[in-house]
Amino acid sequence: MPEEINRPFSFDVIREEDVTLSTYDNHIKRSLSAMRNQYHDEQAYETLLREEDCMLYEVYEVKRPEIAGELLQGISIVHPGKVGDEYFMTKGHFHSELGTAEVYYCLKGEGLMVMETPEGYWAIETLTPEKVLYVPPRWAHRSVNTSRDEDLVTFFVYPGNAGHDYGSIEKHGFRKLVVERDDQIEVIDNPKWLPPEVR
Ligand code: S6P
Ligand code: ZN
Repeated sequence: MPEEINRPFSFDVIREEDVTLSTYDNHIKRSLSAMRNQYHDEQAYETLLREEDCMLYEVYEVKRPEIAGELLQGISIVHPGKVGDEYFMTKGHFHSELGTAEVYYCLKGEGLMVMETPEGYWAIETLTPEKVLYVPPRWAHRSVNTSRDEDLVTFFVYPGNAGHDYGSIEKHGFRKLVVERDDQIEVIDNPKWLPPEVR
């Protein structure tokens, strides 16, 4: 078989106390300092950051060529915790190639996927073990861990040519935030969200 042939391969999801993959190419770690201006309680953010630049989430990526036709896969692990009353979450992004979708399969934990289109339509879906979530083309997505003490672990698959646009969300935020109020999970309006007409 010629060397340039793409060979099929498989790997295992290792479900020990920490979920990992048997094979991966990249281990990304994102800590609090990467999330400036994303949490609504700025004072709580600064106070926590002064104490410790704690780890919010990790991603194990299985690399493939970043071209149409390929699929990129991996697992995302959002740790439990809050900044003020707002749960730990991923940065969230649109795909740069806006017309590309993504599938998430929840392996462990409890959380929400917060989603939004460039027009400001929003949607939230629950993530619990064995749930499969389809994020259609054009929807920005952010995973939020709403559990008290457990990691939220999801397996994801998306097109190789998708790319990531973090800048749009950094600039205008997500319309909805997920907070804990009186021991309940609540979805509230983001006071800092910029609607499409003022961007
Ligand atoms: C990539 C996919 C996930 C996220 C991961 C971290 O398209 O949606 O792998 O990268 O959940 O989130 P973020 O927003 O920091 O990339
Ligand atoms: Zn994505």
